Amino acid sequence: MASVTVYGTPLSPAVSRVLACLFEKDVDFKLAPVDMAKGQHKSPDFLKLQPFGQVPAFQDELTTVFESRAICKYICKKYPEKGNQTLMGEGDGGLLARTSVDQWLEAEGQSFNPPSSALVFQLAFAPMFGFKQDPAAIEQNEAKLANVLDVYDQRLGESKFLAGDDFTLADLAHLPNGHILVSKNENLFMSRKNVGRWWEEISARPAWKKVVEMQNAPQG
Ligand SMILES: N[C@@H](CCC(=O)N[C@@H](CS)C(=O)NCC(=O)O)C(=O)O
Repeated sequence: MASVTVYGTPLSPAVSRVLACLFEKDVDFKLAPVDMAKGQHKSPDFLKLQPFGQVPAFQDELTTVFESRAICKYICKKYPEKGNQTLMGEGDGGLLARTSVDQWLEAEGQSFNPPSSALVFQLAFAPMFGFKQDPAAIEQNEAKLANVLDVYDQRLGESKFLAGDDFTLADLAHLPNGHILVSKNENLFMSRKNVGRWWEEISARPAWKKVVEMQNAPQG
């Protein structure tokens, strides 16, 4: 029986980041739905797992972890022998390879995530949940994201993936927001030669395809 439980819905970008990592690592898990419409993520029991009242929450036997990127690192460190073993740059690269993964994972969290999350809200979730879109916020965040993607395009002209020759957590972390953004405005990614090549490759990974299947299945 799986000792790992992920709390949340695969439709949440942060939850799908963790699911992608679990599939890459071939670690069995159970998904425990959290009814956010009913405010279950703010209930006292849930707050014991995730004190900010957000999904995902994550449990592995007696260990609980929150923050999707920290959960991904935990999974890689806890299950080093399973599935993809180079997600944290372990491979043969040593300190420099691991630092490169950390550096680009930080770039995702600090530079890519703020404008891309704002755009995901504006372009996908606002219409889905009946909120009015804000054209000024869309324009501003598209411009901010364009600057980030210009840097990525240069980097990806020098190396196959963000941190080097291997697909790592640094690439994986981009999949959730990237998937939604490409479905709404393909041009942002695909108009950039190296970003487009990178996106085609990382979004075709079997682990990510399994997450997309979960997203497309009827949600219970
Ligand atoms: N930095 C957190 C972000 C988590 C997050 O923003 N979760 C959203 C769903 S994608 C959520 O629970 N929103 C509800 C809320 O903030 O009340 C992570 O990466 O785990």
